[in-house]
Amino acid sequence: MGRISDETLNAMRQSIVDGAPDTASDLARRAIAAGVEPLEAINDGFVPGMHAVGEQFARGQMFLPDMMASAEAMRAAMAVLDPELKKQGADRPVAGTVVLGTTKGDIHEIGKTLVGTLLAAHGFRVHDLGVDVSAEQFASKARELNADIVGVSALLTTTMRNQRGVVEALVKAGLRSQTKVMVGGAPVTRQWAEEIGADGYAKDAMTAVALARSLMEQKPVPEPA
Ligand code: B1M
Repeated sequence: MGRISDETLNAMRQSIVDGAPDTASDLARRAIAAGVEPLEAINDGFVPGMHAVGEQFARGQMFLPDMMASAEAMRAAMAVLDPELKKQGADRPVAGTVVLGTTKGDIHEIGKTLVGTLLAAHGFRVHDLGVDVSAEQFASKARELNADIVGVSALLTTTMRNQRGVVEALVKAGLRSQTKVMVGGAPVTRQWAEEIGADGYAKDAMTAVALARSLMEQKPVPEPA
């Protein structure tokens, strides 16, 4: 696997800050051609760009249209890197079924999608419900697919409380004993996960894979028919 130079990492970061999709996808393509591990390009190159954008937005140095342009650039990079990550899980046995989504009222999708891609790359069957997903939609899809895990992402302090609603909807649907719940997203903490009765919290996508594996180990082995 090739190493990425600091210069390229900086260019990746800057392409996101500048909201430049063509540059971002070009840099992603060149990284893949050079044999770079896609996750390294994402985590060390493009994601720091998103963090810089978030900080500038919070300081009032960037505005909503800038943040949207940056998200577009991130999407362009991910359109190149996502299939490369998915290839890595193509012939693995199914590790478990995950229903994934971003909670009601929240349209942030980049982190949630990355979590889904990495879970799929590590053998999980992932059903991504997208963004702005109600608690009832999570529960109904979990029932339909007999899901092992429901994963709920939230990026806003105002929408993370809807993660609690998903736990409650699973209880109401009689699914809680058979379905593990994992939560994540920038404002979410381990303490919050415990408070709402979720089974685990992951700070990033690789940790989410480790958490999903450990949740599968905690699941009771089904009785033989
Ligand atoms: Co928004 N936004 N945004 N935004 N946005 C944040 C979250 C914010 C922190 C920016 C800031 O002020 N510094 C702030 C939230 C403040 C708060 O709640 N306290 C904010 C705000 C205020 C808003 C709006 C309200 C702005 C407005 O309209 N005035 C609005 C809300 C819209 C809505 O959802 N209803 C809004 C809109 C948008 C855009 C549409 C422009 C765009 C999203 C585009 C898209 O996703 N299609 C956007 C963006 C891009 C951001 C920032 C800059 C970047 C988010 C991102 O993609 N990060 C963000 C600032 C920030 O987070 N630093 C910000 C990269 C991604 C890889 O990381 O999503 O954290 P992240 O995911 C990580 C981990 O968190 C974890 O793993 C991922 C990968 O490592 N993880 C999980 C995530 N989900 C997980 C689930 C798991 C496990 C781990 O298990 C299930």
